[in-house]
Amino acid sequence: MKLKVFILAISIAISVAGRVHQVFIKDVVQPLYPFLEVDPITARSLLDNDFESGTEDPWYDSSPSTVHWIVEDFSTPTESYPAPAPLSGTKYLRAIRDANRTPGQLILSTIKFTAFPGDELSFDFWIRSRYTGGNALELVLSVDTVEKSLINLSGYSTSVNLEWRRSTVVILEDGSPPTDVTLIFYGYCGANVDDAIGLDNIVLASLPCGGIYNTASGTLSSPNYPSPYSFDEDCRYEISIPSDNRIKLNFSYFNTESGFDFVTVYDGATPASPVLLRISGYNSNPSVTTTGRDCLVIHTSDSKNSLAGWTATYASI
Ligand SMILES: *[C@@H]1O[C@H](CO)[C@@H](O)[C@H](O)[C@H]1NC(C)=O
Ligand SMILES: *[C@@H]1O[C@H](CO)[C@@H](O)[C@H](O)[C@H]1NC(C)=O
Ligand SMILES: [Ca+2]
Ligand SMILES: [Ca+2]
Repeated sequence: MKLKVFILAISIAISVAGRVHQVFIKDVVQPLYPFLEVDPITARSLLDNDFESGTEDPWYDSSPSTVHWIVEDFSTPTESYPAPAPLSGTKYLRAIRDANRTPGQLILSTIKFTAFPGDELSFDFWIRSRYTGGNALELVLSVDTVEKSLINLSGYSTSVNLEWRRSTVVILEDGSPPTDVTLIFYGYCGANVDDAIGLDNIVLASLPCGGIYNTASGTLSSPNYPSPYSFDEDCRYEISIPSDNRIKLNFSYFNTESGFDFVTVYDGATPASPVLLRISGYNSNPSVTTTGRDCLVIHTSDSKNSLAGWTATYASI
């Protein structure tokens, strides 16, 4: 903050002398969206947007020309060519042009967020144009400013595309390490009255978690371990050993957000079974033994703050 005030003071001083100040003012003072300050792991949990609240956050428009994204309500179109009825709700993002319908490029970006392996992004889109291929829409993944195209939807830009469609793309391959990334929709909207682009129902989904364990011994871990588990998880690990023995479950590492992210171990196959252990926070090698051959482990996390999680081995005894 002090630095910003200092730079502002310098820029004002420079402004007396010439035009250089405009660069300073633009870079330092203008884009104070509070969500730009969010750390990447928290940003991840904010990414979904159905635009029903009327705001684009944490996606933001940095389109360089007169074409921009606006949250439009189906009942009050901002452009004279109406959008098709959305797949759900009434609001969506739409490309709008100036009064002359000047064509131009569109850019819609996320803030930087941590992508986990297997993450998928789903969204509804509508793109049409008077002439085939007249408009463009592409989703790009940016890692340290290196961009990779995830999907190119420009092929749907035809005069007969009068419907919203849903698209799902993998943004980080299963097995990759968690990575801080930015997602960018690049678009181009032409000058015809019926040229249009819309986006809605953006959802980031993680890989399914938990699993079924039928061997006499094995290892289970929280999602992404030893990288942080994700938010809003509800993972079931169902252990059922082949012989009529008991199961010893031993956590060799355990650290979750204390009071918010829990592991519950049940003495049986369902959550109706007695609870053997329910823990959160840092725990040094917790260990339990069941009375029978079945054990259910449930891992839950809330909507913010995640830690390395846990790993455990089990054995038939
Ligand atoms: C996207 O696809 C269209 C044709 O469907 C093609 O003309 C265009 O060059 C593609 N854009 C990129 C960036 O690959
Ligand atoms: C559990 O695992 C830890 C670390 O691998 C080990 O040191 C400890 O002896 C084990 N405890 C039991 C009760 O098996
Ligand atoms: Ca919507
Ligand atoms: Ca948490």
